[in-house]
Amino acid sequence: MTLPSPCHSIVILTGAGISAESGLQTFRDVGGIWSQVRLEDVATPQAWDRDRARVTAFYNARRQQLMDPAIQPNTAHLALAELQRRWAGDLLLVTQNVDDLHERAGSIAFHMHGRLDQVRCVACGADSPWIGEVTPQSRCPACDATAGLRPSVVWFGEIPHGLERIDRALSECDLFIAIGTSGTVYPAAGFSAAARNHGAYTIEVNLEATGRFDRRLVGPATETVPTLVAELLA
Ligand code: BJW
Repeated sequence: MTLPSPCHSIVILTGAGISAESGLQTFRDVGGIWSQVRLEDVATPQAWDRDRARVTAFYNARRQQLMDPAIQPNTAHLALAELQRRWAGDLLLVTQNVDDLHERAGSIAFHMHGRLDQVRCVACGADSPWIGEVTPQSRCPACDATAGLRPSVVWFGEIPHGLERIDRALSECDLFIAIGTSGTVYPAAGFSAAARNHGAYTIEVNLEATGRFDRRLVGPATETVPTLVAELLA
């Protein structure tokens, strides 16, 4: 394995592919979420304004799926948690995923596209943890209003969380690793180029090549990520 030397600071970006082998669908693979539902109908602020019931039902179903005992972190999530525990330098784990599988594996992950297990009150704007269904009668845990609880996720046209912090980490990292993301959604799709422009070495871990990287590990994340982590910790 070619790695930068010295390698002190790492940024890891994960996408839906890391959770695929845990049983969660990706968005753009064959049979993925966007082949079953139009993103314009469920993942934009306009969709929410048009038809709250439909958007709420879509996210209720995904939240319920996440609670299914069969959905568990896989060896890729677990390997990253071990890396985060044992890496002596800086490591920022950024995920585009709204699932909580990194946390369940023991990682601290930064959710740039929000979280399925949180809702945001349209009255007071507070984000609150949420388990189970959202209904029109659901009360905001923070202000008690029944004005509406939207999923606390980042839809198309909305600004992802923490971009300043991520940009800073990208400008300082020696190594950038993208795992299980198609590289189609910006700004995350631009992170590898940003890191490379600052001199970082870039690695892609995916079933297929998606863009320009210095090195590729092609294969299922449950096999490739533990191998990569073992080499980083060796
Ligand atoms: C495996 C595997 C296995 C499978 N092992 N690998 C024109 C040009 C440029 C940009 C734009 C444009 N028009 C509009 C935009 C902006 C827009 C955008 O990027 N659109 C593109 C589609 C063109 N972006 C936005 O609107 C973003 N906001 C924004 O830009 O704000 C403006 C702004 C930014 C910065 C500064 C100032 C202003 C917001 C994007 C929000 C995305 N939201 C979603 C939904 C979240 C909630 C939910 O989950 O429902 O986020 S969309 C969806 O896509 C989700 C994901 O996080 C995101 C990325 O998907 P991901 O993770 O890459 O999944 P897939 O399915 O695409 O890929 C899976 C990959 O895994 C594949 O490569 C497989 O091969 C691989 N894989 N199994 C390893 N076992």
